[in-house]
Amino acid sequence: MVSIRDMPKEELLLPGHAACPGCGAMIALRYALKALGKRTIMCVPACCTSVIQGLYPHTSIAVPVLNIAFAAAASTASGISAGLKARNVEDVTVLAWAGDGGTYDIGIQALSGAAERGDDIIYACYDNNAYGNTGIQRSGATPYGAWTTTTPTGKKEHRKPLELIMLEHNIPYVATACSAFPDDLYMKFKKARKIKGPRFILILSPCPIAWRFPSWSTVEIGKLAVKSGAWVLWEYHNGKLEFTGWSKLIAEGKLKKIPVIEYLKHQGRFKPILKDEKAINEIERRINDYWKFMKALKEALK
Ligand SMILES: Cc1ncc(C[n+]2csc(CCOP(=O)(O)OP(=O)(O)O)c2C)c(N)n1
Ligand SMILES: [Mg+2]
Repeated sequence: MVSIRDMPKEELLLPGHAACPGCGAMIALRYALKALGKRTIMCVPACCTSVIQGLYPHTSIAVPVLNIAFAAAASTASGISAGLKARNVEDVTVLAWAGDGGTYDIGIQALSGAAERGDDIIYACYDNNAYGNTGIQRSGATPYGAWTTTTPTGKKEHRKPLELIMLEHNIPYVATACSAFPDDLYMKFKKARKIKGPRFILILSPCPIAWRFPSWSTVEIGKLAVKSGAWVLWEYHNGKLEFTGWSKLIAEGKLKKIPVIEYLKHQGRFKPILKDEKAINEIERRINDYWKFMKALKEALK
């Protein structure tokens, strides 16, 4: 593990950006850019980040950024990567940085195509579980039971397991991360940077506005997501799967998962189901199924 003191001092996400207070996605971007360094080109589709970066000709992101259409994160990244290759530029990382709506939903075909072609890009999805920028509509990432403006009584479906869909593309690197653990996230981006081919990192990014919690609780909420097992930190590389951070401790039986209600009860978005025992049990069942599957997968890949 790396200490924050050992990370580069240089900030590539500059102060003065337009994120809401407590934005989990910007914690993630700050440390992702520290890991990737200045020789990075970013593709940002329509999402909160394209607003946060500021209005042209000003920007809060100190690497070149292309603002592109909602569905086009992966295809633009693929094109830039091909252009760099044609010019024999080998030391530039192409980073697609997209929200969950732009990834789980509208951007999935371009992402799947880039993965299938083996394009040399890092695709990072910061997952705030909703279409944040347009006023909190449900996405394929919104968890079961969560309020959004289009699921006023709580979402009736579970989240699409996008990270597993990407794993099935047989690409060299797939990882999950969380804004509450910048050291784990930094290491994953650092590792991904050195690998050739498509790399996919899915980052749980708590959002105070959409999840209905105070802006100072972002890190605490992210920690509760991992502690309850609702979000699992892992990484797949060289055909092997490893749990990381607190998820590794949970997998090894060194840390006991806390009941998921401890994670849900601090978020206003789960109000519709907080007193519904059946719904809470359904969420626990899904968590346990996911863990069972991931542990079996780790064994199978040994
Ligand atoms: C084709 C198309 N449909 C809809 C929109 C409107 N739109 C812009 S951003 C956005 C939501 C993005 O959600 P997500 O990808 O989760 O990113 P977040 O805003 O949460 O950061 C939508 C629906 C658009 N720009 N283009
Ligand atoms: Mg989103």
